[in-house]
Amino acid sequence: MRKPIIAGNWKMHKTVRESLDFIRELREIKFDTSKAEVVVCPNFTALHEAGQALAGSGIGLGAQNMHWEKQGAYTGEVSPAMLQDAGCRYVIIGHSERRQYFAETDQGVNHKAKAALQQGLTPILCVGETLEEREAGQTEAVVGRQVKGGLEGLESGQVTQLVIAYEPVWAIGTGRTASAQDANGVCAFIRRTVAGIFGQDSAAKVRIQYGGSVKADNIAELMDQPDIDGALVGGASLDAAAFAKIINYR
Ligand code: G2H
Repeated sequence: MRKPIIAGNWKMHKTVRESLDFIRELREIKFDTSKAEVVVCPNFTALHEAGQALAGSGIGLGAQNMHWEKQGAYTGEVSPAMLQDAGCRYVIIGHSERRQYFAETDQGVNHKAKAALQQGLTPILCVGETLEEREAGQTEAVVGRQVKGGLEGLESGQVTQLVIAYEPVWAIGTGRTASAQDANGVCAFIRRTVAGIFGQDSAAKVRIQYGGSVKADNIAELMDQPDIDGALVGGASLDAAAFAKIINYR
């Protein structure tokens, strides 16, 4: 059985104070972390204090990006060990906004996946096609390339430690969600791709989230799909009450 994982990606939102207010509010709401792993991903400046505020809550802390090198002359970058030191157990890598605006490549994402796993962090590896690619019938070609590229050189024991997030770019922050069936179809394709490289056992264990305009009124239908094991939530994760409704979708 794969334990569902629901993660909030706050993107470039919230000061330290706002992050702490959110966590205080979320902690006052009842939800069952035995049913789903819950993670919040604040920005870098809020990570350390957010980690302290989450202590004992059962809610995990994740970062939104990192560099793969351990240390060095990489101005503006943050290492896997620094994230762990700040209290992180998760890190989002290869988000489409990073691929689109910061020229991240599958090769870079692959370096990050390996470095995160080596540091004991759970990578949430994002993949997804653009609207143009979807309309050109390229969804499987693009997503397959991103999955293979991102996972290249990992061992089957490692691949089960990471989470893959399928986020069709055309559904991100647009209010357009992929239909639950379409989203499941691509998640099933991702699982078959993982099976082709690492074998059925690993593919059956790896968790695959859906992301892209997830909110309280579409989460249940998405979570009911057999190949969707959770959600990566952006806009709707910025408000503690709204995020709690998504966690408590049933
Ligand atoms: C997709 C998602 C979070 P939103 O980027 O990763 O954001 O839910 O706002 O579409």
